[in-house]
Parts: sequence; structure tokens; C-alpha cells
Amino acid sequence: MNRRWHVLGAGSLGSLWAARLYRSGCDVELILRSPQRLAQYQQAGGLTLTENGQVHCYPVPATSIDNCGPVSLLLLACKAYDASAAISQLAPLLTADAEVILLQNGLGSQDQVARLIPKARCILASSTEGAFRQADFSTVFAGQGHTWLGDPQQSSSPSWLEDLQRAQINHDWTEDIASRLWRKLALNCAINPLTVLYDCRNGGLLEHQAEVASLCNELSLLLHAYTTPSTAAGLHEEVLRVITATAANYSSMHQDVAQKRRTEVAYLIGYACAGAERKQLQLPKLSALNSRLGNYLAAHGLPRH
Ligand code: NAD
Ligand code: KPL
Repeated sequence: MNRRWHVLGAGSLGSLWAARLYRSGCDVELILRSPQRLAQYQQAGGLTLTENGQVHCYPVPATSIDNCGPVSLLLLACKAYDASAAISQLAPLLTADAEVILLQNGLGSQDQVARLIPKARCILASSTEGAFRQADFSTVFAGQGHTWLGDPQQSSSPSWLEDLQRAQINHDWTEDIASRLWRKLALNCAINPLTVLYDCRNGGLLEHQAEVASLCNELSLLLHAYTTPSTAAGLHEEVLRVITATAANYSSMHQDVAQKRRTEVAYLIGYACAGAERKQLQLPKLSALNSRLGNYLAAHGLPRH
């Protein structure tokens, strides 16, 4: 089918998606934030992707936001805290039947975006793929994973899933994407803030098992309040499994802090604490952790939110 993919955000995941879609024969155009950024991209000659030790450069076509034509299928691949501003810039370009895939981690940004583009179909994504930027327009595909996609408003699956299949982007369509996002959020809340505060790899949390267990207890209560009982089941066991399986890795939040990058804390533990408050749930350990983390970030010159 003759459809054009637009990908906003030539960062880690945006580049990973754009390169794979492009090489599978899809019509893809990257949207860069300015003509200057476009000139830098053109000088680089395309997106470089390192995968299993092999390096390839893909000359994916690109445009800047001010020169972009109509957008009917968009992958929004920026950080959660940039999503609203990015979609506000693009909103005038969206066609009447536009579909927008929201690839942000955590929760909260998806609702903010959806409110700004009420006529578009917003598809939510939750991904366990791992990629990082080696240099400008150069990305390393670091961890195979899976992406779940779904639309809380409409259960029918979109026809462009066939493009993901062809591009070998591992994915599944789910009718309960909200529960997937909540579960991932709970997992991230149980692991990431503690790795920052103890300045350790994920495996370092095995020395703080009581703290992890009491957090999982509270996070399970939160999942019960917002999702189905099966979404809350076995959270502590899964958290221990992930800590063990990723023992040698630094969590994404730890990496952000170590590189002095803003974190997505407002969309992770910040969102969890606000959700608890909305339901009048007392989650003292989670709330104390959020305060400690906020103080730590501020002391390191990073935004608390
Ligand atoms: P990233 O910082 O590498 O890339 C984001 C890109 O968006 C940057 O290049 C930035 O310049 C661009 N951008 C921001 N605002 C823009 C605008 N208005 N116009 C044009 N470009 C704009 O981030 P990432 O690692 O790709 O993460 C994206 C989302 O995916 C995050 O929510 C992250 O938590 C989630 N995620 C990432 C990974 C991973 O391995 N990288 C895995 C799972 C989930
Ligand atoms: O997703 C993660 C992250 O680092 O953001 C894991 C590895 C699951 C830790 O929470």
C-alpha cells in the first residue's frame, strides 16, 4: 500500500524505526526540528545503524518541520517531556484521518498529546527494544525486544502493521495497551529510582531486597486501582526476574542522570504518585522515594520533574 511514514525525532528509537522501515522498502521521511538540523543530517549522509557489530548507513529522506507536507501516519519518537511541544508544531500538518503512534515511556504524555490532536487516532506503544545514540544520526541497536501497540478508544488493528512485519519490527497489537503501560511503569518505578539513589547497576538492588519488596507491594496496590487484577499479579517476582536478568546494566534513568540528561521522572514515579493521590491511596514508601529522587536530581542540577 502506498503510504508515507513520518518519523519525528531522529534519536535512538526514531532512528531505529526509520532505518528498518526504510530498508524494507517503506516510504519514510524523517522530520527534523530545523533547517540547520536538516543540513547537518544531509552532511552526515543518512542514518547510521550499528546492529550485531555491522554498520550501515541508510539515506532516509528528511525534511524540517517548517517544510514538511501533510502528515497522515506519524511515529512520535521523542522523550515524554518533549511530546506536547512537538505535536503542537505538527498539529496543523495532520490530515483529517491522521494516525499518530506514541512511543513514549511512562504515562501522562499520551493524554497530553491526545488532547492536543482530538481528531487524530492516537496509537499507544510500549517497547522493550534498546537503542542508544553513539553520535548525531548514529544509533546502536543494543537490545532486541518487543513493542506492544494498541488504541484504548478503538480495538481494530491498523493496516500499517504489515509494514512493521515486513520491517521485522517485533510487535503485537493488544486490546489492553493501558495495562501494559501501567505494568511497565510499575516495573520502572520499582527499579530505576533506586538505581539512581544507590548509584548502582540493576543487579545492585539485590542488596536492597526489602526496599524493593515494599515498593512492589505499594505499586501492586496502584495497579489494582487502575488496571485489572491480572496486571498487578506477580509484580514483585517479575521485578526480581528483571533485576537478575539485567544485573550488569544501568537503568535508563541511571544513564540519563550519569550523562546529565533530563529524566522522564514526571512520567514515571511522578505519574504514579499523582495517580495514588487521585485515588486517595496512601503509598508512603513510593511517595518518600519520589521526594528523595527529586532532591537528588535537584542536587545534581537536573529538573525534579
Ligand atoms: P532520544 O533522546 O534518543 O531521541 C529523541 C529525539 O527527539 C531527539 O533526537 C530530539 O532532538 C528529538 N526531538 C525532540 N523534540 C523534537 C521536536 N520538537 N522536533 C524534532 N525533533 C525533536 O530518545 P529515545 O531514547 O529515542 O526515546 C524516545 C522515547 O522512547 C522515550 O520516551 C524513551 O523513554 C522511550 N524508550 C526508549 C528506549 C531506548 O532504548 N532508547 C527504549 C524504550 C523506550
Ligand atoms: O526498562 C528498564 C529501564 O532501564 O528503563 C528496565 C531495564 C526494565 C529497568 O527498569
